Amino acid sequence: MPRDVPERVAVDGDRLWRSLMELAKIGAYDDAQTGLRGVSRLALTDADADGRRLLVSWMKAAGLTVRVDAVGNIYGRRAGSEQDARPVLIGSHIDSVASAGAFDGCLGVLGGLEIIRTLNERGVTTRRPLEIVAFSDEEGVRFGTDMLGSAVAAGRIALEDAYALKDADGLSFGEELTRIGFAGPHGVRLNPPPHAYLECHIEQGPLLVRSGTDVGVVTGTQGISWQEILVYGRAAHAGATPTEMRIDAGLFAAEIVRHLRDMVESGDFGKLRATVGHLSLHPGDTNIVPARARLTVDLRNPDEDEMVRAEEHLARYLDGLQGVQDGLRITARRMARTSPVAFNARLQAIVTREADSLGLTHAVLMSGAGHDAQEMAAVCPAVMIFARGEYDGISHSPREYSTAESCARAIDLLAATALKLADEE
Ligand code: HGY
Ligand code: MN
Ligand code: MN
Repeated sequence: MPRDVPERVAVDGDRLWRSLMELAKIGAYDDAQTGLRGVSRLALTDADADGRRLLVSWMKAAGLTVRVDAVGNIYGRRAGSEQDARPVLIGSHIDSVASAGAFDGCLGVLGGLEIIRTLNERGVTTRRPLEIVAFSDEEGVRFGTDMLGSAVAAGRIALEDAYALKDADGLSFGEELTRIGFAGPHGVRLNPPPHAYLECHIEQGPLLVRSGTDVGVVTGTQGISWQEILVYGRAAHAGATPTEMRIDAGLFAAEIVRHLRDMVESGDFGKLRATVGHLSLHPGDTNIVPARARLTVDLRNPDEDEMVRAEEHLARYLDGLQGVQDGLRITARRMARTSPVAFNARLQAIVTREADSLGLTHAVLMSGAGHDAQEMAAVCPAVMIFARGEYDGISHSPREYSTAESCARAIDLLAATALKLADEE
């Protein structure tokens, strides 16, 4: 490593924390159930647009060359001494779910920015360029497909298919991206691909905090399967309709929810996790037997074969359930599907070595959540670092919390890893 490039730098944890809290003000709301301030910055909403604009202003203030691509991914590049060398890309997302905290995704993007700010202060020029990215619509909760921006950048989803995705109000991704002014002029594919991709993220689970471990070295992500299930029954009067005459869509929807938990608890599908995050009845009135039910099914499995078996079992179950009563109809539509992804072993070894050098205790673990890194792994060596979450690592909730110290520790490790990789031939 050239003399003027340090092995590692200590980032300014207070400045990082201030940036996280500043961004969290955008889309902030009072969560009635928890009594806490939550964050809601769904992809391509006005709140997301405000967050994007704040990030761009910070990137420019840090001297980065900013570019926005056609799917709205925001890149900020810091030149290296070898201008044309492939960059080390550091990223995540700043869109959120509807009941988020301040850290999911934002730590990875603002942590990358903090590294840039620190290198600027230290007057350090790396060999390779460093680039930060905020990918569009990682959460997928509005337009129905997660990791969208990174999947388009990696070529798994075509840009026109992303543009055509619609939200519950029939607004398309493409229209909304244009409306908020982030349909950028740059091509979406990463050609040439980055030298490496690094992502720091809160664990969003209990392992680090329960074991008292500082950081996580992430081995990969598990498979994800999202489906929308529609149950068509028949509207009828709640009082006058004899029970045997009813085709109660709500009853069959409840049976599906129960069956999914039975599948998990049976142990027949490995380490399957199943979630019905959305369940709505139509018309939804007190005195009408539900005509229709809409539910979303989120399946997760670290083993692809077990995931396929679970999907096939569910399809057979739904087919059988439909035959239970004349007039009942059940449909299923795939929304999103990714297989388990293993992160680069060499990069994991570098993260582990740097964690040791920093005196950080570390655990090796697979991610329970999906991340942009799983898409980037298709185009370049990729690895993730987990920061410890508090309160059992709860996430996708206003309860989501990490400490300034946990965040700074993880970003110090991200910085050390990035410096190593940015100095490689
Ligand atoms: O759903 C996930 O795993 C991620 O939060 N998008
Ligand atoms: Mn995330
Ligand atoms: Mn998330």
